[in-house]
Amino acid sequence: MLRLLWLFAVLDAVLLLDSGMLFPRESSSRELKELSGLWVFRADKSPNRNQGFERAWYKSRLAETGPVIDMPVPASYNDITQDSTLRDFIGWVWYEREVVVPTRWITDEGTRVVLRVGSAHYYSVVWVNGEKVTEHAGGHLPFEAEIGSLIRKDPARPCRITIAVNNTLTLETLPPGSIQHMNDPVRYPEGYFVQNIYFDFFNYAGIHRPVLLYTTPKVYVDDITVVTDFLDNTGLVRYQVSVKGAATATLKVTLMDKDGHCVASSSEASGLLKVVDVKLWWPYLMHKNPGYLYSMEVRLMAADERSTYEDVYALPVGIRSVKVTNTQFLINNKPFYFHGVNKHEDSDIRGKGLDWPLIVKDFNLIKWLGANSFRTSHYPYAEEILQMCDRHGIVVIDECPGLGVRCLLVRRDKNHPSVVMWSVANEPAAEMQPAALYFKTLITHTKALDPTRPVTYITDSNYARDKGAPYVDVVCVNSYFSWYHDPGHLEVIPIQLNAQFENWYGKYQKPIIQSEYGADAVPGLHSDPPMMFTEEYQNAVLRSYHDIFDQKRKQYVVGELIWNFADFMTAQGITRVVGNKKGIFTRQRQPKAGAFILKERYWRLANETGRLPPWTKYPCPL
Ligand code: BDP
Repeated sequence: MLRLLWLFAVLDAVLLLDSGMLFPRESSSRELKELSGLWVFRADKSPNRNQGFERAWYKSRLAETGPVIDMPVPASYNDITQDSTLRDFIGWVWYEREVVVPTRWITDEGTRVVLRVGSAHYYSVVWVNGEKVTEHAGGHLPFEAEIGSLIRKDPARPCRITIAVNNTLTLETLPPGSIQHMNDPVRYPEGYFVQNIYFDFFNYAGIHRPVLLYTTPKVYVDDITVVTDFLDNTGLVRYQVSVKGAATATLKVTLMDKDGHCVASSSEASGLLKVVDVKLWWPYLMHKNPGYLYSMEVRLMAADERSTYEDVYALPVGIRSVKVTNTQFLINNKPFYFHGVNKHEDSDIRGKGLDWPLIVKDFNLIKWLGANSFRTSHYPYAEEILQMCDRHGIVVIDECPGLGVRCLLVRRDKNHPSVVMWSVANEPAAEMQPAALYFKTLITHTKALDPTRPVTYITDSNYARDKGAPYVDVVCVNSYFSWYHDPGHLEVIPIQLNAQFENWYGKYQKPIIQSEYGADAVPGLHSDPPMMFTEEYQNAVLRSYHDIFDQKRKQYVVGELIWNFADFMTAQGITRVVGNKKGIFTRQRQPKAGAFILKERYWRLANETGRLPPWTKYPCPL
């Protein structure tokens, strides 16, 4: 009974999250039109970067106001051409695409037509046929606008979508940066300025995730929230459906198993579905059938004086629970050990653009490695990636770059079973009392938004100085012993890592995840005895860390995430050799020597910690 009351209480909290952000899916009542492909493009290289607005480039075809080039969407624009001024461009760039919209979308007044941008970095303004429909700040989350009435104004003409995107980062943006004007005429040309950034990845920009048009009926399912748990072998799915466009509607909610059999149903907008003989959602390598997903079909019927409306939306649902004790991270009440990676959305040519071949390759590599988890360092990743995690049972620590983005992130990702913890920031300066209070508020608010998941932030500061740590559920620590500290001195790792764990645990008695560790290795660079930047040095760092992890994971260390899965691009600088080389895979996804060390270890850990019956132990793949 208590469990049920808790489930109801937490659902109410999750619902405080305003209106919905359902991922667009096709159904018998919803159509999609993907606008991926070639768009028309121009960077505004005028001295004040404002010519596009001054001359209203959105009012006519972009090609009529100046030269244009082809630009693929989704992709960062930076590495697409041979022009270094576009790679390093700061300011507004303009994208345009004309679309022919199906006649019935226009003639049927009972249809909503929505334009959705999966993400565009950083600030976007969107026009349709020269009229502004929305603007959005933030590079990693979707935004949308209803455009039906606009395209109905002049049905004969194609729908012209113009999107201006500005990548300038300031102290108010997430991630932050600052523009520095270089006013010394002896050293810099007139009007010269640079973008300073305070993070270690390239500030890729452009339209990074798919743009699409989709339809819903005028009365539609706006949001669905599910919170799951189980008691013995009964699954509990507390749900809430919110409807927009009508005061009343009839609903039919059906939960179906993988074979399409109905396992529970209801006709209420909110309620509790009980699933007998539940098939729980389990992480990869923790169970022989990981990533089991039910499908919750919500069917809505409504009518007004003009017409009747039917809307159908099917949400994948994984039934699982997450809990944290002093020493353990529990999924479905069983201890879970994170053996995983940190990633970036990053690759050759595409930059941060969503790319299916890359996504599938990365999942294949994650599975080959025997990894069961990753952290979305340092921003929310594409929803398509989280859906893959749900299906493959890859556990996610979902990270947002700070305050404003947090609500939106929780709203977007709340229903993913793969997401087991929120990380509200990476390495914040939390040593001062005001900062500590800020983090207390941040964490408390995140818990109020979603009491079903633990919350953390990632720390690298000295345990004695970090004042925000009392409020996290799990301590996540980054450390780079024998790299940034005591460079070249591999022998210090055991003593320093041991002290790190003992100090944090001694002070807070909370489970600890080593959320980053690693060393740069330029692929193909060798030396024995090991020297920094060689593959042998990266191997040695990994091995030393692993020895201590093996001691502490029997006590309170609940995970280890290598920095990084793959090499990635950064700003140019004297410590970066064409990017950060701490990947265990190259940027082209080929293994360095360290990948094989990790692979052997992760498969061993999977067999030791994955709770598989002995007869299903996994051999480490070749
Ligand atoms: C960590 C940061 C990460 C950097 C890494 C490094 O969280 O973004 O890329 O250091 O320096 O502290 O390689």
